[in-house]
Amino acid sequence: QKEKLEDSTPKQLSQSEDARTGLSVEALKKAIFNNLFYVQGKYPEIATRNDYYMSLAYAVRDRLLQRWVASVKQYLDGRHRIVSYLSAEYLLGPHLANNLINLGIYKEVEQATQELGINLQWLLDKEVEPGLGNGGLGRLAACYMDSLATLEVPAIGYGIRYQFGIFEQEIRNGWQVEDTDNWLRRGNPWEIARRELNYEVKLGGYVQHYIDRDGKFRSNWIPELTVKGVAYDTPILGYKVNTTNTLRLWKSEAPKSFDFQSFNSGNYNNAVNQKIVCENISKVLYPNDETVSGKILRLQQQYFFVSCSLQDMIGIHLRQGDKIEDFNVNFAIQLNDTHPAIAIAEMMRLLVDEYDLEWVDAWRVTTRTFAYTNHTLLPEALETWDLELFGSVLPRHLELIYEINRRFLDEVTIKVFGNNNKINSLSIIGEGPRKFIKMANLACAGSFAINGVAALHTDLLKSTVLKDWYALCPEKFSNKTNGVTPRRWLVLSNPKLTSLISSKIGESWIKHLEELKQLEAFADDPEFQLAWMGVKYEMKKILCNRILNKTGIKINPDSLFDVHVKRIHEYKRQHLNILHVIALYNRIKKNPDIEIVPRTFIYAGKAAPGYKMAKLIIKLINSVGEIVNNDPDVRDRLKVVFYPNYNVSNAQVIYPAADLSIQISTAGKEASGTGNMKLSMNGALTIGTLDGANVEIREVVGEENFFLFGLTAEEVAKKKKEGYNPYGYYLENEELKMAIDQIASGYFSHLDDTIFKDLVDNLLYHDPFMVLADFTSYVTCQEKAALAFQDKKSWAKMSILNTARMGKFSSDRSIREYCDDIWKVKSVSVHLDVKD
Ligand code: F58
Repeated sequence: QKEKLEDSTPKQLSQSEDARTGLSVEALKKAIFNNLFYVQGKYPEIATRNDYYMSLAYAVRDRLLQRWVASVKQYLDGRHRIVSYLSAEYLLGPHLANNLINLGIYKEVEQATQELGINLQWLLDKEVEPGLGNGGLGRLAACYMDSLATLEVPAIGYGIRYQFGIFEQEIRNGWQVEDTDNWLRRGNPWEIARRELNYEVKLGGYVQHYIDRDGKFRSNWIPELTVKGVAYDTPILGYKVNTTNTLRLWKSEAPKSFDFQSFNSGNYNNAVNQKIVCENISKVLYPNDETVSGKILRLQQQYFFVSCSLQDMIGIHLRQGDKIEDFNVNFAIQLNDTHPAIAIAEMMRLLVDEYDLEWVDAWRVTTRTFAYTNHTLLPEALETWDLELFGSVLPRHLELIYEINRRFLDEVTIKVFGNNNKINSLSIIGEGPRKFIKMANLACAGSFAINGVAALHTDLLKSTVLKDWYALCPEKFSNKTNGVTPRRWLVLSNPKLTSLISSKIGESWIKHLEELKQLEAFADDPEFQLAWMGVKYEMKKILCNRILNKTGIKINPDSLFDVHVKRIHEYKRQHLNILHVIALYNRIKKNPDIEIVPRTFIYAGKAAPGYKMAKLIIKLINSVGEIVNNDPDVRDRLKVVFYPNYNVSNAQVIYPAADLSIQISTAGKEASGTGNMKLSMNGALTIGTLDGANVEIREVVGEENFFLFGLTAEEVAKKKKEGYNPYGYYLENEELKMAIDQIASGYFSHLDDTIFKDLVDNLLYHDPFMVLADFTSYVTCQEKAALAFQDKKSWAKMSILNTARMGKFSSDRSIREYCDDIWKVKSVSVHLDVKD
């Protein structure tokens, strides 16, 4: 008996190892089956789809864990410099498929599930995506995490574990209706709660000052409330490497010691209330993009995650036995916009108040640690905090910011002597009826590097919003044009195109996207063109089905798919696009037999719940759709679709099916855009203004493969200065006038002439984003695009060339630039200690 047991031990051990790490179909099957039994407590006959999803997810997570532990160990043992990305948002999208691709086991898992009698796609569709971001900025953070791991760069992403992410959008009677995003309701197999990793964060209260025994001036912050941040870690695996970095998101809780007194004295309500206040901090993501309102809870969120993150980094640093003064040797911290910029003041507080550094030493460490990325030029998106409100949440930081500002302005005054305008513009504290704190100025003063996210955007930063900063410290400025990860946005979302590309040029383009250039050789090859457009057609058919299921609208896969997907905002000009739809519709009404290229206008995007005009634009799109889609004269030649609840999963289905990518923001307003890159990578041609990264996309794909229209940023600024009169444009263009008159008169709204009044008045008398000024140029350019679409061969060629020339827009390129120019970090290859 005993002998038998001993005999079987090593065998069992290797079996269980295999079940948790093995990548073969057999091992994967066994792992899924085991998890179904041991994790979900089910057997196949009674297992639900979610049980199978969980079983597979845990099987995949086991395989990540081995790599994750090895990565952490290697980073710490080898004492490598670490990049720390601070972002209030991460718009990750579903993990499962991405992890299968990065592990290189997609095919194996497909087979394993099939052999178990389940369909992999069915499980993939079950995953609820973590929508912990609003739009481009949050998605960029997610792409950068993928590239950091793929390039084997030691990195940690820090953020907030919102219990509710970006709201879910439904369309009812044409209007957007919001529903809470309860993404955690079925549990989250991708995170590990690290209860032992927690930090206290103070809020509110007041500061006491005193002289200590050694005669040193000291500050003691007595908070009104203390909250606890608990770490939740998610592994981020790179593509076909072992490197698995950590995304550490903080959840807020009440500390253990919390309001014991009230509780003991029977004041139960008070105790419970305080607990709720603590938990509220990480409860929900603010759903605004491009506008910020100075809400206390938002400031608390920002400070909460920044403080936890800095305490965590300092802990890591000190545990390595290094001196606090050398913090900047071990860490480079990137601020994803100003949302985490309070980190600069918090770093000073920690160094001066908690670690006893002298001010100048603390400031030296701080200003060698931080770098700041700006994502917007829109004045309404530049963060400021009412000084009084700020002081009520962060009294000690207010003092520190005054001191930072005093010392900074002392220096500046010497340089710009007498120029009060400059001093005011550089000051971190704004004066007015009420004083306010300018977070962009805090970020600029406390960082060693400042960057914009596309060439035009960086130039405009230097010449407008941050002009005085550029004059003061030009050496801090550089451009880092955004990029997107080809793993999610091509390999995962467009597997057929991926295979077609790889059949010609091999697979190494997935890590070296410039290699797509080799496709140029096939751009004229009729067979390749046919195959290329064949894939596009298949992806269009898949989207047709989705649209039919979601909206009941039947669309024609042969029509030109005109795709306008992004957050709904006036500057992105979804209304310019709908005016074009109306103009085409009216042409058909005027002459029902007119030759017209059949088109499907596909819109998707969320409006901030409080943004009236954006919500009205959604209603307008749906109202126009209702008339156009059902008018027998149109004979299905035009269709307007609003695809509800735009998120990462839906974007993955939409991009591959696009023919025409609509990038029509008012020039100078879109910092970069990243959807423009994803669409072009998937072979869509762009119709766009010279804005953000469109400029660089046009540069690389060639002007003959890009439909350009509209005013330039310079012309926009000039027109505004000279006094822009939209009404003149309205009178001048008959098609425009007719479209606007129809909207106003209730043609699209059952003769209700009140619904769109605000929108119409705004366009006619203000038009802040120059929709009317660009209308004629847009319509003319769209005619060119339609004509081009009719020539299938030349369209195929242009489409191939778009993909072939998009190498520059891989987030790998962006991250390499950040690593070399800003962070000065090197990659570290991670080895697994398996002795199989
Ligand atoms: C976006 N900003 C830019 N902000 O608009 C876009 O051009 C750029 O490509 C992208 O960043 C990445 O650089 C953006 O998405 C937000 O969503 C913020 C959320 C929090 C409030 C302020 C806006």
